Amino acid sequence: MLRPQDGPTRELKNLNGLWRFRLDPAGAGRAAGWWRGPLAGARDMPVPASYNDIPADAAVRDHVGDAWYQTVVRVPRGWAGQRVVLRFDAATHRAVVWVDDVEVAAHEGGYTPFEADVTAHVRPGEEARVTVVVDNRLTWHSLPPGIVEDGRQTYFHDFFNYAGLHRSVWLYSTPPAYVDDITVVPCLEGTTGTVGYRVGTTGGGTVRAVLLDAEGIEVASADGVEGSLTVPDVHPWRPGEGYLYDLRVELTDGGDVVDSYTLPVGVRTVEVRGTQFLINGEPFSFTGFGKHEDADVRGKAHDDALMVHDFALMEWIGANSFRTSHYPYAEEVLDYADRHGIVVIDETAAVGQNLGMMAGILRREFPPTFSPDTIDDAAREVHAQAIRELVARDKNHPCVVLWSIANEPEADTDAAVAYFTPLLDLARELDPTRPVGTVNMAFAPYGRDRLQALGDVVMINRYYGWYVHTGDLEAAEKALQAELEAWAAEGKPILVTEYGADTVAGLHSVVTQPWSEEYQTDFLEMHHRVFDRVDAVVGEHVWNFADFATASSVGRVGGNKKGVFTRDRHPKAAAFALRRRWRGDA
Ligand code: GCB
Repeated sequence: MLRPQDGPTRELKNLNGLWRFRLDPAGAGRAAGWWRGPLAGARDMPVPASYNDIPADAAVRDHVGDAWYQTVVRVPRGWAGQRVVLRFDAATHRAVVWVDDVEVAAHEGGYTPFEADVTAHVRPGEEARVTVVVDNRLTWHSLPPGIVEDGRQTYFHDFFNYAGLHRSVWLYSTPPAYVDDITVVPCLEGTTGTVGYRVGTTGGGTVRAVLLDAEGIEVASADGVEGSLTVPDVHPWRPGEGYLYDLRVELTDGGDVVDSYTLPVGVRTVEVRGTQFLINGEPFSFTGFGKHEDADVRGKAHDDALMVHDFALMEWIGANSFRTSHYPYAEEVLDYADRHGIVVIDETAAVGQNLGMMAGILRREFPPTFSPDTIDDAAREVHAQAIRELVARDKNHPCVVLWSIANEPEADTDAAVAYFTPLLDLARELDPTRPVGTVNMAFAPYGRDRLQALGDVVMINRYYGWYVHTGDLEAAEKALQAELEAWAAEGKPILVTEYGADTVAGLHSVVTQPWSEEYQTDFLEMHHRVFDRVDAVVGEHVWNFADFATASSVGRVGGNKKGVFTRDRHPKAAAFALRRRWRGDA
């Protein structure tokens, strides 16, 4: 799915700003047709933002169910004769959209975009009313899953259930015949690069593809909807250096360019060979974090200022990569990573599919995770669709080197194998060029886990010295070493996708004491000693980049405090230790 863009044949209008907003706790709006006129009793709400923390009101923060947004947009007069599209970069977790009185879109899933061709429902030069109902309920059939009981939401993942219009809303134009999709597959043979491409179009015409280097100089071109462009002396995209070409795709009709779309392209390869993870044929070691889209006031809203600052902090600390834990991030983030050579593990919103673990944490009984009463075949189809949408959106980003299709699902049962086998197959069918896997948690350690064998790499989250052997780094070191050595026997690269300790900024201790800044530093250094002793470990992603909001619980003091930075992005002591290890120059 192509990101909308301004260009010689396309125009883009951003609909961000203050929208009218109203909660619908009784769920009355759909039956009453609230989209049919101005939203009664509404207040102002910024878009993009999670709505939860904007008003100082528990009813909004803890709302469960529908929330309505409305704005009025004037369609540019100059768009007469053009195709007009309304696009939401994200609506969490599901939404229905009306333009004036007409329903134009419905979408499930809070972290991937959707759009509607609204040409027939708007008139250039005139206003249109856009109404959206966003439902934040998590059920057995949503990603992530959850249950609503007596109007209260329970969920099985460790971040706050922020909701709303988290990313930009756009109105854009294309010509009636247009470039609908582009897929590129880059390849490297010595100093020669190739870019295989496939273009989807509507409305006929012929396609021309032109590849331009970063200076705008044409380096290759081809005709046809499918082909391959060869670049001698190619400048590859590589970690730390996000060199990009531009692929300009033109749809022509009788010699006239009717549509034109420009896609940034990085020429790089990804391969798993034995225990190595190769980028451009060279062994790559991941340093960095599991992150969250999370900040005060805004919640999960995309914010360019915060994004650029987070990337600056990652550069400062020497992180070369991160995982989009635990959902697809805004496309702006991937574009930025492309341009700066930051490597990304791209994850779906499948987190919390592990009721055995939750039974312990929430101290209650649950039915089996994968069953006709819980996560069933219909839920798996929702998951499959989430994978399709993720790959469709992110397939062309050179920064994305690995798909993670679930975080810490149940992994030691026949039901889990039956659930995940077709999903891994699907990911490989949709994208044969990137490795894929699931992320393992400690309840299915080496020997019990049955999902890592199905993936291309081993991804494990471990908390030795925190959730087990709490405060005892000596015991933790032995246990960690033993388990990593066992995993190494699998003969695959091991990425430790989480390891971390909750740490209260400003809490100090002369003795090894959990929650103190000194403990976080010692804890991470212990892990690094072990990682350095196990060759197959080629990835260390600390949990987490920054402190983040969670649901309230006895184990969370104002959220999860495993950040190396505080929620407002101040470094804890461990940040300096990581910088010494990862940059080696501090
Ligand atoms: C995990 C989860 C992550 C949690 C983390 C923790 O294993 O993947 O979402 O936040 O542990 O801090 O407990």
